[in-house]
Amino acid sequence: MAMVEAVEMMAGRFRGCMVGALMGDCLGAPFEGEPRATRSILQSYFRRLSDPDLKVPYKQYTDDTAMTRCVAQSLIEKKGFDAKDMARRFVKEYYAEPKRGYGSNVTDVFAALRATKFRDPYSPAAFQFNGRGSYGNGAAMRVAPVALFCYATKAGLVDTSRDTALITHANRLGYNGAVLQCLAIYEALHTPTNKLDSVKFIESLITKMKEIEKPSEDDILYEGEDPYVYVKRLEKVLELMERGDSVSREQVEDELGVYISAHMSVPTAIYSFIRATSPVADIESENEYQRTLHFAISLGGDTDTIASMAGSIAGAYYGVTKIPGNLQKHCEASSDAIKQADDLFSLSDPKPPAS
Ligand code: F2R
Ligand code: MG
Ligand code: MG
Repeated sequence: MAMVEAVEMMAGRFRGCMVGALMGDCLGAPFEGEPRATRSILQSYFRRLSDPDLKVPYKQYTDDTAMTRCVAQSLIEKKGFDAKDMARRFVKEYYAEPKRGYGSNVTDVFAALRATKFRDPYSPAAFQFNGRGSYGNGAAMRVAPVALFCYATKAGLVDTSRDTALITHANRLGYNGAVLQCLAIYEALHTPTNKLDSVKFIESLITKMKEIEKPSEDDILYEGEDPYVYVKRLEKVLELMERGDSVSREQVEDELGVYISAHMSVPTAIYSFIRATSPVADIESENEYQRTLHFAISLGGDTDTIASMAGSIAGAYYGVTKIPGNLQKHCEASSDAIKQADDLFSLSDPKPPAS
């Protein structure tokens, strides 16, 4: 492939990742916490939104995107990770628009950050849940720009994703969930289209998570706490993959989870991406990106967040050209997602080497 073509394709993957995340959030949000939507409700939801003549108000984004936008803008303007700047953006954004459906405890972190004037941007999160920290999926749901930033600048992905997470999520499960989601996007960006080997994709994540979850000297585990939670969940993903399209939504919920906690949603998002690479019996769409969102939402539970995380991985793999424009146009602020993707991409040096 010619250099220029390769650069354009990668720019399209950056856009795919940011737009993909936004759309999962906007399209998944109406179902968050509701009883699992039936097959016919979701089929008609996607059919109706795909109608090129449909004119309806935008599907609004929620906290997932509000925080993703802050992460992206901070990395872009600071050209690197700056904890205080990122914390300030989270807090400013929350107090400007508090009704975006934030997690019920993370708002205490915002209040403490504001009250302490960002003196130590990690301290309020460390005090959450009696010092255990939050294991909610709020750090994982906003991590997509970190994967793009690290791809572009070659910054350390594990440290950067962990540090962005620690501003709000000090529990190992909370920040390691963000690291895993970031690694999955990064791996998707690196995988040539149509060359995905799903088993190798998951095995590679398992290898990396074994290293990441290995307890360090400073990790004092609680009695009975299993340090390798994500490794085990990824092994479960492999098991479910072996069982192919026969795995029901109830089994996914039982074995991986569809909840607000990071360890019960990040592996589910990764599984949704993999599962939708092949046709799913009761989903009519032939478009793999759309199928990813449809499948993720059909699982129920934390639909905006699981669809957003699955959508960002799928968008990074398929690129923006595979994302249906008729669905995209119903999502709030999709032009901002494209602009941030382009700004992150421009931090890389896409020029062909001098000959
Ligand atoms: N908050 C929601 N959805 C519920 C209501 C939305 C509704 N549709 C609306 O319109 O208002 N969704 C968003 O929250 C999730 C991300 O949450 P985050 O940022 O992780 O927040 P938090 O508060 O830190 O954690 C969430 C809950 O997890 C439980 N939890 C976390 N750590 C815990 C610990 N150590 N011990 C016990 N419980 C812990 C708590 O219940 C937290 O409140 C996304 O789904 C986003 O979309
Ligand atoms: Mg949300
Ligand atoms: Mg959610």
